[in-house]
This record gives sequence, structure tokens and C-alpha cells, in this order.
Amino acid sequence: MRERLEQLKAEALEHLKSVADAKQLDELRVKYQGKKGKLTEILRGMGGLSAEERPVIGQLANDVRDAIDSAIGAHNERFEREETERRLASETIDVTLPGRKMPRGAVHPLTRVIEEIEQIFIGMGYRIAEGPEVETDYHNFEALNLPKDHPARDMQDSFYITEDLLMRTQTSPVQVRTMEAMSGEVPVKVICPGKVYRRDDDDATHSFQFNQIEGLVIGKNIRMSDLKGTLLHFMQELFGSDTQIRMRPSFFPFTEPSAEVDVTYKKKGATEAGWLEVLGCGMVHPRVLEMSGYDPEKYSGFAFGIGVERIAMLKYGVDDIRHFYNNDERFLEQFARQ
Ligand code: 2NL
Repeated sequence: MRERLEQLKAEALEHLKSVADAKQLDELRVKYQGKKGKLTEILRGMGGLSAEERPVIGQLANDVRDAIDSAIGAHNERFEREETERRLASETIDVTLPGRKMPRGAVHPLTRVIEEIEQIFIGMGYRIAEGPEVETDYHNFEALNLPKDHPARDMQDSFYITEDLLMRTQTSPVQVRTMEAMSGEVPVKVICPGKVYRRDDDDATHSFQFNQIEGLVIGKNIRMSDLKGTLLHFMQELFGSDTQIRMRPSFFPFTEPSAEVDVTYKKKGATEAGWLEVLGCGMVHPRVLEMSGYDPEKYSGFAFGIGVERIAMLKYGVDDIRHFYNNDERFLEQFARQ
């Protein structure tokens, strides 16, 4: 038995020399040390040994097992080291290689103007309200004192979806919905930014889809002077503290009285400032208040509507509204903040 063990050890060590990879090494381990391996097979014969021989042979068997174990271990370490070196060599990255250029994005000029206007009104305690772009005839027209036979409701001017549904032509229906939700409570102080739609042929100053921001305030004793002071502060924040405004009488079915607002504005290269129209406004028509649940004897309010594109064209000196929608990067990248 002693001889068989010695021979087994010699055979295993010799065999190890020809092992080329981790897989072969594992096969060898199973062959000698496994449950059905050669060493196990020899040890099974120990039952037939005498009491004196058994510990001696047992010790020898342990030595043989340890010798094979450590030889396998040494090989295993070598294979792992070689594998790591191979990987390191093949996965080398050149950190000095220049990276791919990522195009830098920019906030769209219309988004910039909307966010700036929102911030000015948030500073005066307004909330921002949003609503659906597909509206009912009631919210878009009827509740704004535009009865069925009103010329502004001409099918030719709006995108109708059904007889009762259309793409909103202004963001006023959002204010109507706000009033309904507030169910007669004051104060109401909201601005409503969003896309609106009109059936119009596109040209340098018109687009079938554009952006509007409307504002609405309802409370006790809200007066025309509150409207004027609010708009003066707004325009001075937007165009500079030396900006002046003037109000001219106008007409809207949803406000009475109504006004158009001009601001002083110096065109590029001009020596003197001129007046430019920037928005429409007025005191909310009593019928409009009443229809949405506000008693016009108790409360009053003002409202205004601003065209975002027009403001953006003035602020950034853009001469054609279509630049905002063409997505030409040469135009858009000019608005990247440094
Ligand atoms: C414009 C200027 C305006 C309003 C919008 C409004 C909204 C409600 C009640 C009363 Cl809920 N008015 N919005 C008022 C005046 C002007 O927009 O040029 N519109 C055609």
C-alpha cells in the first residue's frame, strides 16, 4: 500500500507537468482527489491493515494528499495570474484618446421667456395653472361671454374636433376652470401659460400654434389701478427698470373696460425709444365672473393676455416667428447659456 501511495504521488506530480489550463487542472483534481478518485480508492483498502500499520499508512496518505493539493494550488495560482495578465493586456484603454464631442443643448428661447415671466409673477404671489389643449366649446367660448353667434367663433378661425370640442384658441379656459375649482373663494391669483391654436396662414408674425400667458386676479375691490401697477412692475422686470407703459382703450368680449398696453422700447441702433404694443387686458366682465361662480356685486377682477412669441421676438431681436419652430441648430445654439 505504501508503494501504491508513493507511486500515485509520483504519477500525479508527473501528470501535473503536462496540465495546460484551469480546466485540465480541475479534471486532474477530480481524477486523484475526487470521490471516485484514485487516492480515495486506495484509502478504501485501509480496512484490511493491521492496527500498527493503519496510523503509519494513514499519515502517509495524508502527506500524499497534501502534496498533490499544494501542487494543484500552485498551478491554479499560476493559471489565475496568467489569466489576469492576459486580460490586462487585452483590455488596455488609452486614456489620452480624445473623447467624442457631445453637442451642448440650450433652453429654447420660448421656454426661457415663459420661465422668466413665471418667475416675475411668482414673485408677486401668483400661482401657475395649466389645463387641457383640447377644450369644450363652453370653457373656450361660452364662459368667456362669447355667445354662439359671435364672429370670433367662426369655424374658419378655430380647429374644431367635434361640434363641441376644439383646440383652445387662448388659455382663458384654464382660468375658467380655476374659477370653477375655487368655487367662489378669493383671492384668485393665477397665470396660465400654454400652447394655443388658431387657423391662420403662417407668415413672419403669425403661426397656427403659438404660446400665450394669461393672468387672472379676483378679490375684493380689485381696480384698474391694480392692473396698471401690476403690468408696470411686470414690464420693468422684463424689459428694464426705465421701461414705461401706456394703456389705450380696446375691446374684448370677456373684459369691460378693456385696454391694450404699449411699452417704451428702443429698437437696435435707434436713438429714441418708441411705443410697442405687447398685451391686451381689462377688468373681468361681470357676466364672466357670474358664470364661473363669482358674485360681481361682491368681487371684481382683472385679466390680461400676453403673446409669448411677440415678447421673445422683441427681447432677442428675432424678425420671423418661424425661427422658433424650425429647430435650426444655428438659431437655437445662440441661446445656450455659457
Ligand atoms: C388678447 C389679450 C386677454 C384676457 C385675455 C381673460 C380671461 C378670463 C376672463 C377675462 Cl377667464 N379675461 N383673459 C383678458 C383680456 C385680454 O388677452 O389680446 N386677447 C385676444
